[in-house]
This record gives sequence, C-alpha cells and structure tokens, in this order.
Amino acid sequence: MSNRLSVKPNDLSAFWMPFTANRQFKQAPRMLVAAKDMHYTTDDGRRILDGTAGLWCVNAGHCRPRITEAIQHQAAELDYAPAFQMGHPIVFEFANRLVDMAPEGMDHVFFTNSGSESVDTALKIALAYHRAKGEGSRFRLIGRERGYHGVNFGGISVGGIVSNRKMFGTLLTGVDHLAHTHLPARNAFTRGEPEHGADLADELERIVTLHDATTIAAVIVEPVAGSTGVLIPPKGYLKRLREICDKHGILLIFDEVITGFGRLGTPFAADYFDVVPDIMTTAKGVTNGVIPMGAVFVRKEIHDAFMSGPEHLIEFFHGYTYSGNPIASAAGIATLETYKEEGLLARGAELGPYWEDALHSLRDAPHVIDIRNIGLVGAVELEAIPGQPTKRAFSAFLKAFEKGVLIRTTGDIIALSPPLIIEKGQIDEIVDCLRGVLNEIE
Ligand code: PXG
Repeated sequence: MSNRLSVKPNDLSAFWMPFTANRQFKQAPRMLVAAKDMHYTTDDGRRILDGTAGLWCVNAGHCRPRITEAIQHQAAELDYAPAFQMGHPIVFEFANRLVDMAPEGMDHVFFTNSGSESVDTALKIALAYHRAKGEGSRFRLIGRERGYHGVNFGGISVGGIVSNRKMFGTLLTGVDHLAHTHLPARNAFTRGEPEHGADLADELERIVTLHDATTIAAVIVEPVAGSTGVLIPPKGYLKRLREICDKHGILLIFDEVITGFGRLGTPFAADYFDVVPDIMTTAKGVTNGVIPMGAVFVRKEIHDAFMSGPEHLIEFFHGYTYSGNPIASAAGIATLETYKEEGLLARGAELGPYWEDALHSLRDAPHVIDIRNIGLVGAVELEAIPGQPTKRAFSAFLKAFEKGVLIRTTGDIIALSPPLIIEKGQIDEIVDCLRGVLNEIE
C-alpha cells in the first residue's frame, strides 16, 4: 500500500531500514515529517531539537533557503549531465571553491556520493598512485581499531568496528590496524585533547618493521574518531603519525567525513591539528547533508602522478554515474556560501568553551563514566548495564526523543554534534534534557 498520504505502523514492513533495530522501530515508529533550522517536527506535531545535525551532516541547520533555492533552480535548468567524458560548468566551479578553502597543497578534488565512496576512492587513489610511480609493491593499507570509514568493502577492511566487519567474510587482504587511542584510565573527563597517548602513534613504526615500508601504501585515520563514540586524538598523536608516514614514503589519509566543514571550529580537522594529510575524504557537510555527495581532496603531486601517458587515455579508471552531479554541486556551492556568510566554519571555536562547560556539568549525573569534547562535538559515556551492553544508552536515546531532543548513541556512549547555528540557550536545553534523562533511566 502506498505510504504517501498516511503512514500507519502496519505499513512499514517494505523498507528494510539501515543501521536500525527494525522490529523495535516498527512497533513504536519515530517519524520526522519536517525540519527548520535547529528543529525537526514529528508526525504527531512535536518539535525536536536536533542535537546531532541529522547524522553529523546538517552543519548549517535545516531547510536553509539559499540551499533549497539553489537545488530548485538547478533541477529546472540542468538536471543531469553525463559524468564521464563530459562536463558541466557548475561542478568545476564547486571544485575550485572547495580547493580554495582546503589546506595548502590540496589542489584537486574527486567527487563521490557518500563518505563510504569517498573512502574507497581514497584507498584506490593511494594504491594506484604508488603503482603509477613504479612502487606497485606498496599494497598494504593500515587502518585503526575502532575506526569507522563507511560500509563499503574497502572502508570496513580498514575500519575497526567489529560488528561492521565480522559478518562479511574475508574483506580486503593486506590490511593491518593501529591500536585505538581510548585510554579512559588516564584521560577520563579530559576537556579537549587528552594529554596521554601520543606514543600510540609509534605503533606505526612497529607495523612498518613487521611488514617493511616498501609494502605499505597508506595509513587512514579519522582525525577525531566519530562513530565509535568520539575519541579525540592525544596531544601530538597526529603530528607523530605524519612524521612516521613521511619518513617511510607512506601516504596519510584523513577521513574528514565528520570533521570536515566546521565541526571542530576550523574548516577541516587538518587545520585544527595543523597536520596536512596527503588525501582527505569528505561528505556530509559538503552539501549540508541535503543532497548525497562526497569529495576526496588530493595533493597536487598525487594527482600529477596520474597525468602521464597518451593524452587521449583515461588516467584513473574510477568514478560514479553521479560524480559531481549538477544538483549536488549547486547544493554544495550554496552550502559553502551559507557557511561563509554566517561565519559557521568558525562557530565551533566561538561556542567551544561554552559547549565544553555545559557538557562537563554532567560529570556528576548518574551512570556517567567519561565526558569528551572538541569543537562542537561531545560524548557522554555511560557505564553499561552488566551483561546488557548498549541498553542503557539506547534507553537514553528513546527518553531524550520523548523529551524533545535528538541525540545519537553508539554502544553506551551518547554522541552530540549539533548544527553549527546552535545558540547558547539551545546548548543548555540539550544538557538539561540529558540531565533529566540520566536521572530517570535505569
Ligand atoms: N567516514 C567517516 C569518518 C564517517 O563518519 C563515513 C565515512 C561513511 O559515510 P556515508 O556517507 O557512506 O554514511 C562516515 C559516516 C554516527 C554516524 O552516528 C556516523 C556516520 C554515518 C551515520 C551515523 O556515528 N558516519
């Protein structure tokens, strides 16, 4: 039966929902029917404060007129153009604007449709780059425990979230993992970057010694690990990784799908930590989450290594039907204009101290065993109910939704990443709601 006019609980079976407890949801659906700025509206007419920018993507807030209008206009003017061996002006314009705001030297951008595709694209660029340079023996990819790099086979191979990997066979071969950087015994309740753990980057030297540098193509990490529950890199950790990669000719890939476009109060995490990677994957905030799109930034030398051979030949055998789609590009340009006009890429830095104080005021609330924050990202880690991991945080999620605030949970960690347009009063609202939730749940 069509769901167009009304959605009733017994109409929900056809859609197999992603990363969802389908049976629980379909018994008690949580339906969003509209959104504006910092709020969603539910099908029963309640306003929900968005504490997660959708899924870490709606950085400028919801239904922003400039973005909506750009999409409407583009859809009426040029809806689709072939992406291979043809071009359209707006995607070139968008690429130029992205490169202008990217860290120094990241002069080229390859478009995809999601974070997962950006990651697999970046891994393929890394492998093909070494081969183009005559170093085809560099086939290994190094990820990190607890890393999230989307759900495609490359991404789950270098990723380190067990439940995302264990059901799916052998994955890519030739992959190794660094240790994660979560050291609660030493770093719990740290404000911002933790003091302890930079030495964990030296694990890369151990991996290099084991496999030999000439077999390693790239290391990929999230500068701040998001999905696993917000793990902030120890002071100096990323600089150390950069040094070790440089020493051994290994490419460093930052997966900035969450950290890109202002989440930390700088355009990219590379700016925040003052560490420039060789390849940077983005998605989500590149179009304010409104139209699916991803963008992979690469350094000039990497791009240029492909630009050899006869000029009529394709240099890189990779791309998607919707790479640089005109409507997504229009949404992207309007998104960048919105960020610029409203100073949103720096707002995480302005509001950061207020956000930090507000979050850490929950330190004495029931069940809380750690609080972490950076930019406009936060995590409140709860003690798991013995024998029932994830249950307590999931109850918190349901209770917060009931009370009118959208949060995300992963394991027993509450993750927060509001739109960058959030006001101080709304930060208080989120924190007050969480305090109420923590007092009420078991
Ligand atoms: N890399 C990183 C670092 C991500 O966070 C992806 C790749 C994949 O992006 P796509 O667009 O393929 O989903 C992500 C996605 C959460 C949550 O609440 C995080 C993501 C997606 C959905 C939920 O932690 N990150």
